[in-house]
Amino acid sequence: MLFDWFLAPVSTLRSLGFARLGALCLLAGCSAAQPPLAECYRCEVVNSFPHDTNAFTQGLAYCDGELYEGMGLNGRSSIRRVELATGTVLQQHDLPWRYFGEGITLWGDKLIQLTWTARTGFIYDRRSFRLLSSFSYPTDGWGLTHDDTRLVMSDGSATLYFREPDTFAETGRIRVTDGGAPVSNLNALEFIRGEIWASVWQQYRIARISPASGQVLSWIDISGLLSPLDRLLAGSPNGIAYDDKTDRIFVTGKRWPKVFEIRVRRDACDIPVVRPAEEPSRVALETSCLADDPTSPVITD
Ligand SMILES: [Ca+2]
Repeated sequence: MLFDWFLAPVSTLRSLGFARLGALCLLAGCSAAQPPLAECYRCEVVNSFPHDTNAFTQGLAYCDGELYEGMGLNGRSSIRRVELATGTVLQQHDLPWRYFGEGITLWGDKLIQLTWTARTGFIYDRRSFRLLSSFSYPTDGWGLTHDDTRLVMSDGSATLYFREPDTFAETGRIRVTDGGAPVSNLNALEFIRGEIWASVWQQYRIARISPASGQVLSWIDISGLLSPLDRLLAGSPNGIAYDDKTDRIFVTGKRWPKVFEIRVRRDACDIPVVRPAEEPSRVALETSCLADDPTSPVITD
């Protein structure tokens, strides 16, 4: 059918009018039909706080002077309550070895945590960290946040899923795009001022996403937060938290030495080309942890 359109004589195409020509242009991928790429903005550091450089951060949330942090890696996954000002770990709950902890969010008195490939999430009492229940979902689990009524979840693709907070049933989804192209590897999430903010795995930038359309509204360059040395030692940015009472935004990452409070500047810049140090693949990380697991079977051949 499409082939026939291309073979139609010019006179026939003229007779089709602008609307059909426009549709043809869309089908042919004309750049004029695509929305423009979102602009990128720098950020400045308002404040910084200590962060455990052994923390393989996978999720971050803030409430009342304390950070809640979800940790990854098999055998080392946990949820933590951390004093923002000092980085002191006030409380910790470890996950069984087989779970690789991922994104977390606070929902009322509960803390909800995803796991990477186990397709299992956990619901805890936020104060005691007592496990209340678990739930399942059909994809990877990467990032998690919420608006007033819904949970928002990422799975490493360009899709964000909306879920009912109590049953975890999917209530909708959006495909995140920039300039019409999908933005994959969406990772840590935070709902900020009516937008979904998402870090992108192995990139030093945060997408500000329209919850209605999925379109990237703008990018935030966070490549300047770490020194060149820290960039060699640390991993991907992976943790965004918002204090809605005082309008503060916190960003950290895997093995980052600090949690940064940032403010977006008004001057646009180029998309950052500096990338986090090459991380071992997640499979490799899991394999390396296998050796540390006292309960793992011994392979003799
Ligand atoms: Ca978050």
